[in-house]
Amino acid sequence: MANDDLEILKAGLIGADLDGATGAAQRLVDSGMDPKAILEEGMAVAMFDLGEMWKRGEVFLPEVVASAEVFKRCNAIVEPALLAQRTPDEAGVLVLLATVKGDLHDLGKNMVGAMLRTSGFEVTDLGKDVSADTMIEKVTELRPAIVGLSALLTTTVPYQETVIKKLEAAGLRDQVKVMVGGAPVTPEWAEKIGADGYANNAPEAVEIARKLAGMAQPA
Ligand code: B1M
Repeated sequence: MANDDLEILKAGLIGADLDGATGAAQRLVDSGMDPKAILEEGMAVAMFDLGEMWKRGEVFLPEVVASAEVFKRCNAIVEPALLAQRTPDEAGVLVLLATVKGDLHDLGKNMVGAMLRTSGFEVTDLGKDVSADTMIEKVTELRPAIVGLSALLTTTVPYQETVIKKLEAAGLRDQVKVMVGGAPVTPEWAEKIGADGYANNAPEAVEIARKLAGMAQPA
């Protein structure tokens, strides 16, 4: 049954069927399925498939915009279940999260933020299209342990390096760890720009953030 609903959720996201997708999301949450799995195995996969269909010219921008809206509505159903699993905030480690300048993709970054919160991190999310200057200002003000930079476009990925260079120029680089991610980002790129960590998906982002913060991995 849960498998059927996962398929209905994916199809609903791809087809921007609000009632179909939100109904399936709600049933999956009510069934007790791990919200992380609903997000990663259902919702993220559907958006990846949609992207492939877009590339092949089988769907167009307005349809993708509509699917992104449905994604947000489903997320509003799944995220409270995720946050209900929140572990105590033992360390109070602050992560400053943003999608870099020029980039409006925030669904994945929001998932990363939610999973970090669930895992005991404090998260300040600066949103999307965030400039390096804003990052510097906020790092100076909030003194986060980790800066997380998301980028989804090949044209905006280089801006992750811009932020790192600006952190260096501002004398802040050795005070924060930088984690990068987003579909076109690779471990090689992360290494090349001197990032401290790279994650391929939201659960991995939690794992890497825990390592960067010197926190123990959960058993
Ligand atoms: Co855009 N888009 N888009 N888009 N979009 C992509 C990225 C694209 C790959 C589609 C395609 O062609 N197949 C393509 C980029 C091609 C390229 O650069 N090589 C593309 C394009 C071209 C564009 C526009 C330029 C289209 C246009 O206007 N002509 C435009 C750009 C706007 C801009 O940013 N300036 C555009 C616009 C949009 C929408 C607004 C319609 C919408 C975004 C809505 C929103 O985010 N609020 C959208 C969408 C939805 C997509 C696809 C279909 C799905 C992205 C998504 O949300 N995935 C995408 C196709 C794809 O990625 N294959 C596509 C679901 C999400 C859960 O996954 O974001 O990958 P993701 O996040 C994952 C991991 O990457 C990782 O964890 C997350 C959870 O597992 N992760 C991190 C993400 N950030 C992390 C940070 C970390 C660690 C891990 O540490 C800090």
